[in-house]
Amino acid sequence: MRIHDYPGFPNPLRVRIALAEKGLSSEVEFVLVDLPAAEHKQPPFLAINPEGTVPVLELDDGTFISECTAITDYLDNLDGDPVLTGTTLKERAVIQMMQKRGERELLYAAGNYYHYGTPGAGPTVAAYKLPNWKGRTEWGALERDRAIAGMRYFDDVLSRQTYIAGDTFSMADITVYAGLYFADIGEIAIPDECESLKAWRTRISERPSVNNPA
Ligand code: GTS
Repeated sequence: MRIHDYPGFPNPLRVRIALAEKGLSSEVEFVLVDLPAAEHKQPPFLAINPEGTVPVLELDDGTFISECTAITDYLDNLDGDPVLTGTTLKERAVIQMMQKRGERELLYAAGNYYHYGTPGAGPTVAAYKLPNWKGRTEWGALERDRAIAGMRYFDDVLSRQTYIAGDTFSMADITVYAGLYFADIGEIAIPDECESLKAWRTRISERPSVNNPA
């Protein structure tokens, strides 16, 4: 298996944490995609992922799989514990639901703020982010506010349960963790009163997979 990505960025981190959780880090070869140089927006990369985003998993038979959720689901079902995407029908559904909320209300919101409300990954990448759109800064700021609202939502969830999707660590925790990681990059602070979210983050940070992702 090969993973096309750029280390240190939030979405690649999601898959790297999943690989470490599953004990699969050594079974993967990483292919660097030069994100700051916008390699992900050039035809050779668009041929493997038309969305022009990383990470992408390449299987040995030449199949390319993009989307962190699809990649994590694939890795999760290869073998072994822990199970990141749930076992029962109900667990699977709740994890999917919560991880989607994590993506939409926090990870993507923080990412949109980073790309549209700040200089983002630099001018080469910004050239692919509607550079002439007059509303981009205002929209970026709205997305920052949405990320903060997402933090408050997850703080409330975590005041009632140990993990994002219930009693067990899952793909939903990885997504929300990556959302906070993206918020850090964009300098969006967690509101002071979000004690449960901050305590959860401290606990998650202590996991070996998060400490030492693939
Ligand atoms: N839905 C995709 C997934 O789940 O894999 C999103 C992937 C994504 O947005 N990746 C970012 C990317 O390639 C990397 S990160 O910076 O968000 O971690 N961004 C490039 C760009 O030009 O936006």
